[in-house]
Amino acid sequence: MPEDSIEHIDFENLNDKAISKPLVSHIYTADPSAHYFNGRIYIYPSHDIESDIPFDDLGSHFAMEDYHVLSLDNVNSEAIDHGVALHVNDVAWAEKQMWAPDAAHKNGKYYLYFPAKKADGIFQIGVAVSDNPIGPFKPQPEAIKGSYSIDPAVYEDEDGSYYIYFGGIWGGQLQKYRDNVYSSENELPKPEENALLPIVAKLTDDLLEFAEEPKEIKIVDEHGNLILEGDNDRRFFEASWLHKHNGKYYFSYSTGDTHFICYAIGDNPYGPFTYGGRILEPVVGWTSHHSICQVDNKWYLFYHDSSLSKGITHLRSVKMAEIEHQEDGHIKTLTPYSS
Ligand code: FUB
Repeated sequence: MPEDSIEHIDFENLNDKAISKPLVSHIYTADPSAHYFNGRIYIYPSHDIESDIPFDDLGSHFAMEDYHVLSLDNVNSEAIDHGVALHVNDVAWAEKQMWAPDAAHKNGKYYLYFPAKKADGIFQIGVAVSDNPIGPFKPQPEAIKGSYSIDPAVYEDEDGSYYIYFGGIWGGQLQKYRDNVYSSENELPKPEENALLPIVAKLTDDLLEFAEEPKEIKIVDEHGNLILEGDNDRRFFEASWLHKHNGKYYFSYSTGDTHFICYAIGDNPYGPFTYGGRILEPVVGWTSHHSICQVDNKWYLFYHDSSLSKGITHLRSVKMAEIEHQEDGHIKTLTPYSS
């Protein structure tokens, strides 16, 4: 929700009107990536902390240092915080800003994927491994070769292949890359040009590296045309997620500065994906970031807002709400607060 609307919000009663209360309130958590592993719901969020770093458009005030894993018995139960699962001090290649993570499970091992900034100020994505879904996770000594930008999301397809989606503009640095190559000269396209696109790569069998050159995934409109950079209500900004429903692949993402969670539908993990609509209208706070997870035949959106911190952009709380795929395949749009 835009910053200038914040002064009109009644924070004291906001969570009474919200479709979900914060799942935990003893720490700030954001960017929830939820998975149903072995009959239990696990949430891999960012762990937001107070920071004296001033607000800027690069998100420097998002100064997170570690990850905690949350879990729930079922959709109605209390979320448990399992404590620190990975700290930046234990990651040899990373210096700061442990942003939105995700996790995957294969053959009894759990993999935590996370972006962080290196000492040179460039984001890469790392992976850390554990025998337990709650960690502690042991990081690989180096970031994933060829990785860049932020917001990894790993999707396990029904044939046992795993794909990693990533990318985010502005502070997420995606605008500095073309064809997987960084140049400080690169900037965002002009409004009338095609928007920057999220990136996908298949993972190797051990889930530790890219098995192929990362590729862009196309997000197109109803006429099959790529969404333009100036189409701020629909173009990709950050927060990739993939889920599959009724044989269709749903790629969902945040539009960043217009604060929507949107989705686009495709026939395979590489797309193209055709824009389908909004899943979530703006929440309180600048960022919006989500995941979608099936639990016992129902689908849930995990998301965050800044209700608990009374609107502080970088102090967010994870929430969840049921979503509905309609007969025609579209997802019903959620409004996060009643008026
Ligand atoms: O939490 C830091 C950043 O804010 C995430 O990486 C973005 O998706 C946004 O939620």
